[in-house]
Amino acid sequence: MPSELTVLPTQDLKPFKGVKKLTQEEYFTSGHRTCQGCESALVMKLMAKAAGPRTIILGSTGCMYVANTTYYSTAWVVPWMHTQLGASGSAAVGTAAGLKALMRKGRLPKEPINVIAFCGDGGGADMGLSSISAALTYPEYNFLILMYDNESYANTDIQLSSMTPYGANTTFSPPGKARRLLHTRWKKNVAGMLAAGHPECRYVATVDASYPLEMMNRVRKALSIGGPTFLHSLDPCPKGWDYDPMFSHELGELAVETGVWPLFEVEEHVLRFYGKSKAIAAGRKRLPVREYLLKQGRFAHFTDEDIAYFQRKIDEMWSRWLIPGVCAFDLAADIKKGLAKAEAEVQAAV
Ligand SMILES: Cc1ncc(C[n+]2csc(CCOP(=O)(O)OP(=O)(O)O)c2C)c(N)n1
Ligand code: SF4
Ligand SMILES: [Mg+2]
Repeated sequence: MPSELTVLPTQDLKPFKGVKKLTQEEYFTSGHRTCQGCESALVMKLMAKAAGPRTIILGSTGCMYVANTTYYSTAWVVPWMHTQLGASGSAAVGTAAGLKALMRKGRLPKEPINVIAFCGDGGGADMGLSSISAALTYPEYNFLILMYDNESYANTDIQLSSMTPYGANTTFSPPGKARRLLHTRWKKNVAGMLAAGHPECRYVATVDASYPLEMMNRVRKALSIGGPTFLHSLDPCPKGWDYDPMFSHELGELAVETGVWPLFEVEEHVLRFYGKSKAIAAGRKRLPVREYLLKQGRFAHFTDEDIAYFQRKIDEMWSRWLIPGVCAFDLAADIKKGLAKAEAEVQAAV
């Protein structure tokens, strides 16, 4: 990094060693109006708890704005600011830059303050992708962008986003007689895309609040490592996914155990799977996707053929991608041959 681009120190947030070692304090508490069983609200609670009191949180429009700050009530205990739907990236850079300038001018005491900007999948993967991408090119500012992905524009009544899974029933894709599946596009791989394309970004990970300790420790790592960082969380949404709220936790687990949602982190450009995805990458059997899909009303219209197609796509992701669940490329046959030849030569020389 050029010497004129000074970087402020970050907080050194060591991983929580177990649930018994968690702090008691909460920074996202009562007073919100999310649906019963809303996993995104849990993500907010865990994210704030992991970050601690010296934190500023910025949130783009969506359920986690509207339901958390209604009619002069709020669940946030730490300073919080709303930002426009596609602006989480710009808000993160602006806030981190503002803090840095105020500290340089002596108008704020010098101390590491966490900056977290969150967005939904509509705000992050669709509308705000360019602002997040731009934000991840600023190594001189410390902040985390967390995209909570409930797989729809939930706040405006479950319209489909580019993160809605193949075939799902949303208010924009109701199954009908003429066309049973109105939504036939495959979901984007945002964490993989951002990790691959932003060399200045030192930490990108996928998370799942059904594994709360692992999730909180990824938040702590992202905030401690410095520079711009990104987390993508998959959040079961009882209203949009159409299931009994008591199954949120189970669905979060099934997403991982079926291999639909791989848990990985890219730290300093080194990729690791973690949790159950680590075992899957090492050969553990995945549960059939049927067990995940048929627990949700949004897939109730699926035929066996639809489920088989979904399963095939997940199988391909684990068996044919260059890095399962992360990098959708395969290598051309001549490159594979060349690499195998080079490897054989190295082995022969050893
Ligand atoms: C520029 C803009 N377009 C449309 C809206 C209306 N709107 C408010 S919340 C929302 C849904 C956002 O979806 P997402 O980011 O996935 O968050 P979720 O509601 O699912 O939590 C929309 C479309 C808006 N606020 N601003
Ligand atoms: S619609 Fe979904 S994301 Fe929004 S508050 Fe309800 S459960 Fe949470
Ligand atoms: Mg959403």
